[in-house]
Amino acid sequence: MLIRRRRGYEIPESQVTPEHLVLNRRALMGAGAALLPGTAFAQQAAGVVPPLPEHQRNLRYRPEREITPEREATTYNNFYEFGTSKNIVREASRMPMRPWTIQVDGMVAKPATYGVDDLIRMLPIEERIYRLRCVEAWAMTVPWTGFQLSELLKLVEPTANARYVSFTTAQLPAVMPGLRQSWYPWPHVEGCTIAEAMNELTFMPVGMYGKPLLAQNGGPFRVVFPWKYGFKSGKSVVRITLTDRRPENFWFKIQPSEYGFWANVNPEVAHPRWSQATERLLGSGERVPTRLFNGYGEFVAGLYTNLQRERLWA
Ligand SMILES: Nc1nc2c(c(=O)[nH]1)N[C@H]1C(S)=C(S)[C@@H](COP(=O)(O)O)O[C@H]1N2
Ligand SMILES: [Mo]
Repeated sequence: MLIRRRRGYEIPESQVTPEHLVLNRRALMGAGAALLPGTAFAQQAAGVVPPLPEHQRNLRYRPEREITPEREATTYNNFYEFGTSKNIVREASRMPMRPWTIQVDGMVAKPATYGVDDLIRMLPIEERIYRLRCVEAWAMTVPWTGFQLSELLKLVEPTANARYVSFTTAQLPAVMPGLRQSWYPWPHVEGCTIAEAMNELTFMPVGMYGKPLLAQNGGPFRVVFPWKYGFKSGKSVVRITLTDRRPENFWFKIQPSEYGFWANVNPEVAHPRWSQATERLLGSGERVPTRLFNGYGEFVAGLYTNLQRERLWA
């Protein structure tokens, strides 16, 4: 198999050392992923998944802590479509990443279906380092490459009655063993309000650590809400729908008393089964205090001033 060395400009040099790259590839190959034709990893190596175009880091979003080692962020995952363990790399790497289309529909003037590579060409992509806080109390700090959701929504022109946005994950039974667990409400759907969708923080990653987004992290295309618990950040999105009805999200359907619609990070509001006061950083294992809105209050607190009666925190 051909292992293509990436050119320097494809990787923000300060973040990714050749050692990381080698280690990560070895980990994946050890999992047997590279040997399966048509898989995410093989498709990337064969150039079916093109490298990311040149882009810059946006320094407006400061990480305020160390970037998580790439290897940790790409091997410790929650992606129930591939299984309930944290180690789903082998299963996820069977997912074909191209062709990949995203349907944008519902209450929009110009519904459209886009190929992921067309979106990458059409929209301004940049790198942003965001903190991500899982409701289970682990956390990571990741350089994502992508575009702001608001830029995509501009293309389709939401109508005045659109109040919510939902994100639907691909359902590929041939490669997703988790779908056979029929007690889960597949497909995975997540949602937010239109104001949250238009917020500058709401980001649609197509890459991570300067490279195309790997399947286990929700490649080729996902959403990230850095101020909400990680379960809101739906992976491998194939459909974005604008609607006037609040979407019933996946985890809400499974356990409404534990996982609500808003799910904003708040260290003072405990999960029914554990405290949310601190979090464990992937990589170092260090425990650090959790911050209100995961530290993004200056960008998002204003979204919630008239919603005090809602269950905003869990
Ligand atoms: N489709 C789908 N999206 C998902 C999940 C999932 O199981 N399926 N898990 C969520 C949870 S609980 C978290 S914490 C993040 C984890 O993202 P990561 O694996 O890239 O760290 O993805 C979220 N998105
Ligand atoms: Mo999570």
